[in-house]
Amino acid sequence: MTSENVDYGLTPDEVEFFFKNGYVKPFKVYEPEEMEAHWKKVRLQTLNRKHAVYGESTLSNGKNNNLANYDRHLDIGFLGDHVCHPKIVHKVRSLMGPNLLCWKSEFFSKYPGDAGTDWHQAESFAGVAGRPHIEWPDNAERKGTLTAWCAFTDAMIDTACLAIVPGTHNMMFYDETKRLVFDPERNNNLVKNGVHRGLWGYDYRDLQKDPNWVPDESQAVYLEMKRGEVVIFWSTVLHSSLPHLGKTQEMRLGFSSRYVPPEVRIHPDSDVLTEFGGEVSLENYGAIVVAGENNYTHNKIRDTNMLGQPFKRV
Ligand SMILES: O=C(O)CCC(=O)C(=O)O
Ligand SMILES: [Fe+2]
Repeated sequence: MTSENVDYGLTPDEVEFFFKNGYVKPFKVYEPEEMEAHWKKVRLQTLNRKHAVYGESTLSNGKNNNLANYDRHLDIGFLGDHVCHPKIVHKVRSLMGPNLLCWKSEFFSKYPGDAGTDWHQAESFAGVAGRPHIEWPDNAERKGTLTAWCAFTDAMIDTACLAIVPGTHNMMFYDETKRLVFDPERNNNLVKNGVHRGLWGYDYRDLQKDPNWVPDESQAVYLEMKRGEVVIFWSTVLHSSLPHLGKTQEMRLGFSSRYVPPEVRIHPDSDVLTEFGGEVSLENYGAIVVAGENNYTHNKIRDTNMLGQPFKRV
């Protein structure tokens, strides 16, 4: 077997664990030094937005908008290779089938002193956007997306590691047809069940089906991860992150890539993306085929990135 033919898919036991718990335990994709070297380069590239798929979107207060963090795999070579990485895509394929699109990527930064991320579940992503980002066929057995969250820097208990509540992926505690209010002054650092948490300007509790419900944090699993490790989870599993306590000065950085099969409609009927108090045009946006074939015509697909470099389908 050449290294190109290696199958990094999950074992039947790992698949069973996933469907019971809603996640695949963290696994190594890059050696720590390798990850560090990649991030050093990518950090500089993220500052150059010349070829980014979305133009600048600034808030009324002049601050840069979170949308600027989106879909940089469409203009930064390493991130394009990363979202197509066989060590990730083969595992996603074991769970979601042979045909796969990567429809979104996102940086999640936590600087020293930052609050953790609110507990949340996402099925259509409409809560923050006002309209669904993804739409499964009506008869689909499940909804949501598979997320592969990669630690670009270490994410430990004191440095904003992710937390999930296993087994919660089949029951939504939130109603995404409700609206979230973007209000960073109010929402970024509230204490919830003794922990500082927020959701980049939103308070995810606004979507709760039962306003009095509180996540059972005693059931939470804390996913400490070294740089270069990846965890895969359903966006519908209840998840959050802890605050960055500021005991070290290094930021914690996660990079999420999100996958669906091609029958799912992406950004249906919209030519703009509205979120985090800003709006950008989807003119240059396209999902990418990371495995198998796309047998549907409803999604815009990009075969190359903004610089004309092809994506490597497994
Ligand atoms: O990194 C975080 O704090 C949150 C990540 C997250 O919610 C996601 O990737 O869906
Ligand atoms: Fe999330």
